[in-house]
Amino acid sequence: MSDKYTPKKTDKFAFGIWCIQNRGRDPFGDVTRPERSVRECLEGLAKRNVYAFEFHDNDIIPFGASAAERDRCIRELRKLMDDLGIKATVITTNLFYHPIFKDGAFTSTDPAIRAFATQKVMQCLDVGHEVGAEVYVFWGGREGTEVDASKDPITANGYFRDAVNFLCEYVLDNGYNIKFSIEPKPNEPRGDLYLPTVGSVLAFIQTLDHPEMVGTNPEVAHIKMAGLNVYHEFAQALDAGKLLDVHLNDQKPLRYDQDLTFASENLKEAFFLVKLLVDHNYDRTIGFDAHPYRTEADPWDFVERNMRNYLILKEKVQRFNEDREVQDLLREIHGVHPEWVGAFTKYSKDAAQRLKQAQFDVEALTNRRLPYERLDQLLTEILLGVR
Ligand code: GCO
Ligand code: MN
Repeated sequence: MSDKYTPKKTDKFAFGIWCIQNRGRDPFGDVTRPERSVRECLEGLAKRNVYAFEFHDNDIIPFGASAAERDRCIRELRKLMDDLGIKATVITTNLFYHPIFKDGAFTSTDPAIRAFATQKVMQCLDVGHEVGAEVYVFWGGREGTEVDASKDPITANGYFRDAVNFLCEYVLDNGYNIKFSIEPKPNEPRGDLYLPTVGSVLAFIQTLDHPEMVGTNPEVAHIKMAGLNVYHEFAQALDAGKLLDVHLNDQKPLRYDQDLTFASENLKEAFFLVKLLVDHNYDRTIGFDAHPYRTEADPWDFVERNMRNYLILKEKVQRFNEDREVQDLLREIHGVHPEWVGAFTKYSKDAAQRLKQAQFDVEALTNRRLPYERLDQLLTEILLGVR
């Protein structure tokens, strides 16, 4: 079935290949789905007009592979990408699965493990360059603690900073066209992870030698695990000019990482996230990082509904933005006292003097009508399909 919510390449959707390969294993139970080859995954994505995929080094190249084996994997991958017309826009390194990383990669207390992790990332950056990836993601799944007596967080941040600085120089030295993106998460698999929120990542970036080479890719589920506002967190990254990729999915708040289908849990939150990306002309890939339910036999209904939900919500955003009554209400809310617009955005002695002498009708300002019940109801009716 094809309709107006059928994805097109120009929608620029992307999936982590690990999402398609996910076999339903969890800490309490074994796999529920058969293994799927890279070819089968990419064919299924390409057939559904998915623009790109994201991958970890070890999704494609086995851990510890010889140079010849690595070259063969990359050759085959590039051929597959050409044949299918699918891009690899985002690449990342698996620094969490192998037990060598049990106490962290860049924040391990062992300098040899930190060096090993940095070497693994350099090798992955070479692969990223070969497949044309533009963004390299750091997701520090093991970068954290259960026992805070084991590590000073400032020292650990310093280790991470040294690694990112070194790797930025590596990219510059080799002339790669790759930017770094740090993905925040509050916990899991560690009891507490470093760089838990967008705000902490943005602050960390400013301490780096090349802040202009580093941004962030927030993930819906990670934000909701911390009980924060998804719309506001993504907006903070966008406002800072640092939104390099998005990891869309969904999550019941304040629980383990559930990686549910985008917009399957909270439609209104998902609506505002799409609204943010549309209103502010976000034009990079729309990445999904979620898993099919463990009860699912194959990933394809899952793949289709993530994209479909996004496109339906995009239409709802357009409807909201064009709704006469909504726009009248927004004008009423924002259109008051035009004489004050910009009156103190730029400092001068005169402006300060004028502001000091200004008289305000505090009672009138306090008593202004704010028709938010009506505004929110209009959105509810748009979302429920009755408007
Ligand atoms: C998670 C993360 C990961 C990362 C991915 C990239 O499960 O918490 O979202 O899926 O995004 O592994 O490194
Ligand atoms: Mn993610």
